[in-house]
Amino acid sequence: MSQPASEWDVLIRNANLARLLPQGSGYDELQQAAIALQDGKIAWLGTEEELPAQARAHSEIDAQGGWLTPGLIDCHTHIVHAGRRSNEFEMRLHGATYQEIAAAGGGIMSTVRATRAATEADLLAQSLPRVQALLAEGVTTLEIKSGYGLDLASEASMLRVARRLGEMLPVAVCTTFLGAHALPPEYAARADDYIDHLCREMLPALHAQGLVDAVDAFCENIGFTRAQTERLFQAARARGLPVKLHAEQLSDQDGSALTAAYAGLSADHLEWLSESGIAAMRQAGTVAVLLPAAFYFLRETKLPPIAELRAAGVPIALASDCNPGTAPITSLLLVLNMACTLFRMTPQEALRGVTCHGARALGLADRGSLEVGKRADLALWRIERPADLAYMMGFNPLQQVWYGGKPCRNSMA
Ligand code: DI6
Ligand code: FE
Repeated sequence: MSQPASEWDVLIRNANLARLLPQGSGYDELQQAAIALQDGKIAWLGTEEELPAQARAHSEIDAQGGWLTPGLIDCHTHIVHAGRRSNEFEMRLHGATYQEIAAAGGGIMSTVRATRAATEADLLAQSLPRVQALLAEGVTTLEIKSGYGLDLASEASMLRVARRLGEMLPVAVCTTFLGAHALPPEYAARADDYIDHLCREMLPALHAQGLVDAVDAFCENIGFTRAQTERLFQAARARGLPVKLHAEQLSDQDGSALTAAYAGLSADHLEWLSESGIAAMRQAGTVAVLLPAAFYFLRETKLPPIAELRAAGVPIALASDCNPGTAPITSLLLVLNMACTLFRMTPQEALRGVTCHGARALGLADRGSLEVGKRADLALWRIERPADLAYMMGFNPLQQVWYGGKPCRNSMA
């Protein structure tokens, strides 16, 4: 039995729904529809014709034919950090490569220096407008990684700021411990010792403080080896924490198969992903998270194996990768467009990537689609067709957001 209509908190009428069901097809459209919200969840949805005649709600909204989607989910960001790296952007335009800049002490390490030097208040102040920009485009769930502190105090600061952002703003924040992002100078040439330190000291301490929802690493020829990554995964597993991985971005390290072997939530980047990696991910149900903004910004030419992932039925999520080195972007809508233009994904696949598949990449079964019982995180768009979201560049058609059933405008103040 559905709730008595008289008890609904919110009833949105005259809307078109793109429900994006996890096992659905197309956009799972429902046109000329209504949706009711109660106690922060979706209580009812159907066509206007199906709406019970006695339907009542505390607040009734006329969507005027706009489109409702689930609130967008950005499942991979490094949005909490200090400083910018436009100097490195210029260096690359003068011929230096990302790897060369990293080897010369720039790259991730320059952001580590800036982040360590920043106060927690400053870190929050610098990160806030970036998160607000994402929210202004309909994001209601956001993953935030550590990984620019690389010592206990600074990693804790990053993760506390991430949690604080989720308290201050209408967005659910999932935190990820990425202590294995780069080797800090204190551990130069002692990567194995650093991994020991992460496993024995940092992860237990941060987890005990309630700051860690998942564990990630940068498994790469300029990052950590597969064996080092596995030791970290074992430490995560011992604490019941899910894992995910920066895998196969610049080379094939077989990190995706390792992630799958640990029933990982997602393997991310994947430009160099192999057939066997795809098979392992399919079997484990590990989501492929693609990051077209990093591909764009680094002017990569090796495409992730989209057709093969599609054929294997591996769910594909999309995320911003918002970070100062390879993806200084705070627009998830632009990521949708990049996924279509650069990766030849369809607008429908792109939208699934930031809704139902994004939710799955974070292990969140309670959101990402418009279904009765799911969280009432909704975005209302002034568009004619769902594909408009991926089609337009630099235009924001967001009209209104409901976060946990509560209306918020999310406009940039
Ligand atoms: N892969 C990325 O794209 C970011 N981190 C990573 O492991 C880049 C981080 C940076 O350059 O600051
Ligand atoms: Fe990343």
